[in-house]
Amino acid sequence: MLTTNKNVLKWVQEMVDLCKPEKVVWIDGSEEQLNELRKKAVDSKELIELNQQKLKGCYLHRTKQNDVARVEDKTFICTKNKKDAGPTNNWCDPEEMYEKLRKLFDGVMKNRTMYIIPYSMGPIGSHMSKVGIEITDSIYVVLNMNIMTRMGKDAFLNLKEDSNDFVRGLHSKADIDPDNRYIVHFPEDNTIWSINSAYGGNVLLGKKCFALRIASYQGKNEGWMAEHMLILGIEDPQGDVKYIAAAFPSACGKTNLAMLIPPEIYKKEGYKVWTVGDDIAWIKIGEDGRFYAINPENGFFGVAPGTNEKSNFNALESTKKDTIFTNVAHDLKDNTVWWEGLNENPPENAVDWKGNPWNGKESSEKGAHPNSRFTAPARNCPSISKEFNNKNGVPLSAIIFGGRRAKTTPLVYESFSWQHGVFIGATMASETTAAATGKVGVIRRDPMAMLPFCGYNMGDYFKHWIEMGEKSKEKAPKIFNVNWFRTDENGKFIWPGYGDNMRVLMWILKRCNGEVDAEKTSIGFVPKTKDLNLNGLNLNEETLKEILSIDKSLWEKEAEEIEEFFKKFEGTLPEELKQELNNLKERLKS
Ligand code: GTP
Ligand code: SPV
Ligand code: MN
Repeated sequence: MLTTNKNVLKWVQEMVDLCKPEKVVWIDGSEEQLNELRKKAVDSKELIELNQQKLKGCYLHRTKQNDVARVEDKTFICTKNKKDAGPTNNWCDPEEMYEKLRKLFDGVMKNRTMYIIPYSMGPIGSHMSKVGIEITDSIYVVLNMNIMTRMGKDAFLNLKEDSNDFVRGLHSKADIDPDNRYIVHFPEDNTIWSINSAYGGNVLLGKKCFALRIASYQGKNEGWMAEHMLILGIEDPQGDVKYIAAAFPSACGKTNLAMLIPPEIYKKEGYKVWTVGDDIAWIKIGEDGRFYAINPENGFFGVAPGTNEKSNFNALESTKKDTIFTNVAHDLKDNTVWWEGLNENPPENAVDWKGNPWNGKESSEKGAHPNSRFTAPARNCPSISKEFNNKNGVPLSAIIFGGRRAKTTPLVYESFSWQHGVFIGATMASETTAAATGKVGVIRRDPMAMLPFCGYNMGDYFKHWIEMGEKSKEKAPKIFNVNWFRTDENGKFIWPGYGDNMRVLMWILKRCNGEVDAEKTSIGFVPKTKDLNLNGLNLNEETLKEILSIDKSLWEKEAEEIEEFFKKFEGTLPEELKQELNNLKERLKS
């Protein structure tokens, strides 16, 4: 036992009585204890120890084939009133759900060890941090939580004596039975129950379940925000750093943007990019009215495929030690890992993510699952910001929304106001990806990239956004929208993306500083082509014009679809957003 907090001890005892484990182990976070667990996981084949010369402290894990991504249809928000979960969440009455799940959890840890993981989301000692406890029967979860959070006895330093302000997470892999898989949130009880999965966002309960679903609900009640956003800093040659947060849906480029390497033209002038976070931001308004953001996580759970020295050098570097790889290919030649897009040289003597022998030179099957991931400590990242552990967070100059849109949305545009920016976020759409089970490549509305992660009624969430802007007394960040994914007639991405996205960020910062004017269009301010620096790029002004263009007929259709989408939120949709839709329609007419 690592605490004397009565609320913690009482709850743990209840969970022990329910799950009936053979043994209970409190995770103190010591290397000694972690090493014992690593050894145990290797012995039981839960983990494969990789080449310790090339990949020190690294392991490979394969999940079951039916358990490779978040399961949105099995994810529930259970509030007393259905209305409080809203039209975008699966809902069930809490009592009913507890009863159903209690049956599944009853005795589920017989002959198993129960691990009790205290962790802090956010730096220890920060007024922006929160404590969670995850109970699990999976060593894989313990070892991942060790990378993704500040885990162990120090987490309790953030929990005031006998405070009840901690999130109660209960997880069991049970039989990894997809038919009885549930990821359930009880926001009114600070509680998360997850069963029959052993994959990422379903089971690392500090991440999407707490830091977004529960935290968004807490944030609404306590006056702050929990968002699906990366945070990065751009340092100019004088050493001044400006911070930007960006919300893109899953597998739409947050990790890549957060770690971008500036193109030569900026590098040689002395610009630098610093990574604060790659997935989640908790945002509070400071005394000066500005938005301050922390990254509540301590590591990266990043998409492996497509990550290579050129596309994301910093991410790749981050994975070279103390990293857990999930569902990538295993290169038997030198006991290392491989995934599609790492290089052009797939291994011949390998095992694919399913555990079958695999010859990458001959097989038409993929070696790594499209949603295969690395769990890497933030401290490994060469571009990690020196403000990473700043207890007060970093001040935001701009907020960016974005997604995958082959057509319609231009490379970048700026909102007319905070309220209009909230409208842009609330109506953004993106093609679905492999990060969740279901069809890939289907366009869906994903407000603020939070559709799968908002822990309460999304209409109320929009209202909260509008109010946060009002509270900041005109100091709120400017809001922009980007789209790296416009395609040509052959379906090829037109914009080079990755590091070159810095060119767009530089325009955004110039707009924040009032240094350039812009083209006023019906959807927002669009750059004048001369203000986007194309130096060193194989892209002419004509093509740039093309990806900055706005097709009125597509936008008229867009406005109609938005109107249809808004109908979902009858009763909670803020008037301000209806007004913004009308404004858009009016502007499109003129
Ligand atoms: P989650 O961890 O699921 O939240 O994903 P993410 O938003 O962090 O996405 P990530 O940065 O891992 O990128 C996902 C995929 O998009 C990868 O295959 C990247 O190679 C690709 N990608 C990222 N940035 C760009 C870009 O600027 N252009 C293009 N064309 N692809 C990109
Ligand atoms: C996402 O899907 O947005 C992720 C991965 O960041 S997971 O942790 O599985 O949610
Ligand atoms: Mn994510």
